[in-house]
Amino acid sequence: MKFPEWMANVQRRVEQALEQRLPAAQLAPQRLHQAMRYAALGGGKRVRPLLAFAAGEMTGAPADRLDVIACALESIHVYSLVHDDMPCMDDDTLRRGKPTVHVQYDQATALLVGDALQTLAFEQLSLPGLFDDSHKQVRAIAMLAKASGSRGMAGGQAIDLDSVGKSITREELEFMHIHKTGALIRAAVMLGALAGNHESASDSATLERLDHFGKCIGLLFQVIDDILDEVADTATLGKTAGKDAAQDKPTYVSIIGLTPARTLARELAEEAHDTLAPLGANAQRLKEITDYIVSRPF
Ligand code: GRG
Repeated sequence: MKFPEWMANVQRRVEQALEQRLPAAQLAPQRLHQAMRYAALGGGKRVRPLLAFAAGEMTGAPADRLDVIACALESIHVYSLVHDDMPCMDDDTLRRGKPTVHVQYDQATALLVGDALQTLAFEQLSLPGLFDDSHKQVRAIAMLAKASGSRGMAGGQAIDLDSVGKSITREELEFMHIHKTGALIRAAVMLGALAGNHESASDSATLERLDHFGKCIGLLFQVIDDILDEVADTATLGKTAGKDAAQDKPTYVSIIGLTPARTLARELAEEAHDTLAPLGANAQRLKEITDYIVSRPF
């Protein structure tokens, strides 16, 4: 199957799985459930689920287990976007081409949407029988918790908020991005791999390789995001363009410049490919996702 078709299939699966696993809009409290569905359904590239499916297919993970993992990852991701858009953080009015949750509903609802999506992720991942091996399941839950918490995404966001208007070094910027964006992306690869049943594909050398790949791709994703914020327009991005510069936020473009940021993206993509090379044809989807991230228009 060609990559665009594979990607569209996974995106469709994830939309359906989210549709089924999010509380119904008619269920009380209706406004909260409607807002959760507004935030999570019908938009986004679903990059983290794509990575989980690609890694999971390598290790023989059952598709229905990957559906749940994909929902958990996307729930955490959407919660972070909803909170990030609020006036106390990035204060944005547009996300995925539509008004942000606090604009469409109100701030208190947006806060609760994020809270509820975060707990929904862990509720899903702890479903009895999701994994055959309960130790593996607990490992998966801990992995997602660590990637989203103060030593992962939330910690990276704290550094991000603290860095506004300050001059920081390239190393500090990398540390921030590895946590804010990279940790969840890395966890997506590892959770997908962990969901597999093939012993050979989930040996420690392969997992270490996938972990390194996840680290490269997480940073690559952010470098590309910084470039797009500078060069793309609001209509294409579906979120306000030029926000980083307007808010005096340090980015790869502001710290090293646009052309060196493009070079860095190319180098990271090469490293991601080199890391996957020994895994052969099994890693084809991960290689294709790397190329998709580099050339994504939004
Ligand atoms: C509020 C705890 C907390 C964390 C927020 C991820 C994040 C941390 C903030 C989002 C701000 C942002 C624009 C970060 C840059 C990289 C990024 C995560 C972009 C959005 O992710 P995409 O491009 O979005 O995967 P879609 O809509 O495609 O899912």
